[in-house]
Amino acid sequence: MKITNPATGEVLAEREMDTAESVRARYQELRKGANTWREWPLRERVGCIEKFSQLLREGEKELTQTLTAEVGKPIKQSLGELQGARGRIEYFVEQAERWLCTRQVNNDGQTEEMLVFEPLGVVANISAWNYPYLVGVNVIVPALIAGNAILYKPSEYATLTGLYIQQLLHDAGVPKDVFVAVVGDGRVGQYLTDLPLDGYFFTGSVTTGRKIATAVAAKLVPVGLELGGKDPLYVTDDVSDVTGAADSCVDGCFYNNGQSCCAVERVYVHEKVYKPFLEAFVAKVKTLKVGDPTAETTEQGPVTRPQQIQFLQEHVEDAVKKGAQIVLGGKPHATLQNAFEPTVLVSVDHSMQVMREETFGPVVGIQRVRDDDEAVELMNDTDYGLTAAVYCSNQERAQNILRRLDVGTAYVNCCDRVSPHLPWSGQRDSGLGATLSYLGILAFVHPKGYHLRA
Ligand code: TXE
Repeated sequence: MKITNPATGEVLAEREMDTAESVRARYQELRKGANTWREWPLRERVGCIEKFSQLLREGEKELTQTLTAEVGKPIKQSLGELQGARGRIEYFVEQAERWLCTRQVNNDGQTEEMLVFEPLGVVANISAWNYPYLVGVNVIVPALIAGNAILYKPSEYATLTGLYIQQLLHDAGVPKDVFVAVVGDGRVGQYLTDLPLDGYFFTGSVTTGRKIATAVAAKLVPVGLELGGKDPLYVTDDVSDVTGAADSCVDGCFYNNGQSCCAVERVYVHEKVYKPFLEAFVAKVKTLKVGDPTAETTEQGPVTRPQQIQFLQEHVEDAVKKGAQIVLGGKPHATLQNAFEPTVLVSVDHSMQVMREETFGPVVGIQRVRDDDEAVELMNDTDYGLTAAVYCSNQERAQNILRRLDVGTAYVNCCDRVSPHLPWSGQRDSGLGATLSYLGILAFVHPKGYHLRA
């Protein structure tokens, strides 16, 4: 398998793809490893994860360079991702004992009732390329701390980073038969779904998420799916700072080239503030520095998957055919390979793909609305339900709007934000289950109740 730099087309490395046989052999090793790992004291498992975090910090330079080389992420954002991952690890390290400890929940004098959490066993983590460290950590860290062994398949677009994660975990003391990375594309992912694993945790597209959930349904094991989004942002007429809202919204739309599950992909603006908002938004987008992702000042580089360029072009063409106007961008970048110009569309409506289907790139549609009711109706008019944001100086009004939206995460005066303290979950096609927070620790254990009499 060739690993290619999307910014230059250079082949960075070649790796042998795993086969059904090699994956099965690794699985058998993991079965043995899992039996030992679950017996390790929790503090020792946590100790390995602390060491892993330290190694991530020590290797920061090389790791960020590799990430940028293989996914095209601007180098500053690669560093931000690594630091964000370490922040999440810190949360899990601090909280593990609190949530996983054995507790007495009742004692009536005759029977002592104890609640114990046991690991699931050997679980699969089939991962994505857009934030390999962040989405990796969401699963790998709590699953290992809880005593599971992991068969990890990084995305074929982030293989080198996936192999680094494996190496650093081993260097940090996680046994080689407790964490194993396999290399390859969707076919290798399918080998994982063929195995009798004890849980499947996936980040990626809705189409593949559905395939995985269907393939493993009869196993009756836990399945966690972190899928995509079509996240809306609504600017009300009592927004306190139109320019500030526009700047924040631009960041939400274009950070990581719009390749975030929670990227803002559609914006609704109250007609009373539409004009100043659009002016401020466009002015900000014009300042985005598009170019070589290895340069410190670059804010937008190539998209990760070259085939995405045609997909973005199709979204724009479909919108224009149906009456949209291009205010900025609208086509592949003239000189930068695999890059798409930051694109702003207006006169958009919900007959257009760009307002209802995941675009996953630097393209946004901005629509004028009359009032909150129209905004809510449009924000809910999609198959997704990951996040939604409202910019408004009146908290009560903002929260009343958010209450009416079918999403896992709701924001007031901010967007595109993830906190380890809160669950990350999606409604509708955006997913199943939750990562992060205490729910994202308990996702990797079976509760077991003991009724103990003398
Ligand atoms: O995703 P896939 P891709 C969305 C986004 C993007 C699109 C395609 O819209 O443009 O998905 O990206 C493995 N059985 N998101 O092609 O196909 C695959 O090898 C088992 C949103 O990367 O979902 C990879 O490791 N595994 C998302 C992983 O699944 C299979 C982040 C994801 O691949 C498989 C990424 C199969 N049949 C993409 N087929 C988000 N939530 O942010 C593929 N895989």
